[in-house]
Amino acid sequence: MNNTFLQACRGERTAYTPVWMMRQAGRYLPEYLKVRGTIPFLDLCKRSDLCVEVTLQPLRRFAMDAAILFSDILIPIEAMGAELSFHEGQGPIIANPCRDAEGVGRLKIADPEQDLPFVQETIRLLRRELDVPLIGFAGAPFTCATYLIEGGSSKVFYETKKMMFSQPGLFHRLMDKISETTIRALRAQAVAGAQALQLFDSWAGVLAPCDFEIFVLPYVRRILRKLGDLNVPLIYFANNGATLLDMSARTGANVLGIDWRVDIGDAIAKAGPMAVQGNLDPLALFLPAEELKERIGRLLHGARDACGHIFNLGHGIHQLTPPDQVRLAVDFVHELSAR
Ligand code: 1CP
Repeated sequence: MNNTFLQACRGERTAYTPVWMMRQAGRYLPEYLKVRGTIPFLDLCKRSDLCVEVTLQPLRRFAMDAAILFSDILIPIEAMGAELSFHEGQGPIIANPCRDAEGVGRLKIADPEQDLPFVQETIRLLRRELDVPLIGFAGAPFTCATYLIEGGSSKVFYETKKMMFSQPGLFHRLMDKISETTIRALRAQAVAGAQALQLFDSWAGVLAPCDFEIFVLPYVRRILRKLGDLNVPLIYFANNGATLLDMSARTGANVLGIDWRVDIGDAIAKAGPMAVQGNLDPLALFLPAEELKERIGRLLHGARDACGHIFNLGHGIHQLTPPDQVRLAVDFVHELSAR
């Protein structure tokens, strides 16, 4: 069993810097596209046998030090009552966006055993196959709230901020319900065998720090506090979170995920005695080999004083990334960091 990833999460000394990549299972892999050619995305997420296959695909090709459960942050949101669909090339659509008291009142707190049994089943099956740790995950409540309120992806988050500023009580009630669902979903993942848990706050970076502090931070803290007894590393990743780093480091997470817009040394100085995960620009995987190696070398050097470093991209891998470049990057990380 390769435990390098878990050791780094705990701030222990490792033989080399462990690496995995956000969205490492997905559309840049021809074998993933082959599976997807046979089944719509949402159906795929509910088929444990296929989720196992797709989770394992990047591990067959690359020497990743962790696997991440194949699922989506919107799966628990559907279980709360969102009428979710995915349209090719368009991203998610929620047909009944949640914008008033009635909509928030109608949402139910999901029960993972009843509503998401396929997630736990995927985890149990994966644990029999894997010789690296398995990461479970959920969307952080603000990111989930944006999809519920907007009814899909957004650029300006008009409806979300309108609710936040004109009906703050309602917004808090919505965050409260999503957080309760998230606590239950992540607890069930850990009980089923997930060995670390990551909260993805993909859209937190659109908020002013003062609003993050009031409308987001308390919920992230509550979720992580309620999972503390599970004894698995907790990772919080706020994308575009440069201005939120101080608060992100105070969420109670064990590992701070950092995006590529931040200098890793600056992030480590703010993180203090906690592990960091990141933060190569996903598009830097398009660099020629020698320059890629040089950039990875600089990143590893910048992270030399971290209390645990897990090499990752600063956000999800781009769908047009050549798989051979991923292999180069993973192997460079291992080669350059070997102690
Ligand atoms: O067409 C397809 O095959 C679907 C593409 C796809 C995939 C492969 C989606 C649709 N989701 C996923 C899997 C997924 N999503 C994983 C597991 C794979 C892995 O990491 O190896 C994870 C962790 C996620 C998480 C996720 N989904 C996030 C958070 C991370 C991030 O990238 O910011 C978000 C925001 C989503 C929502 C989502 N899922 C899919 C799309 C197209 C979107 C919308 C993104 C947007 O609003 O722009």
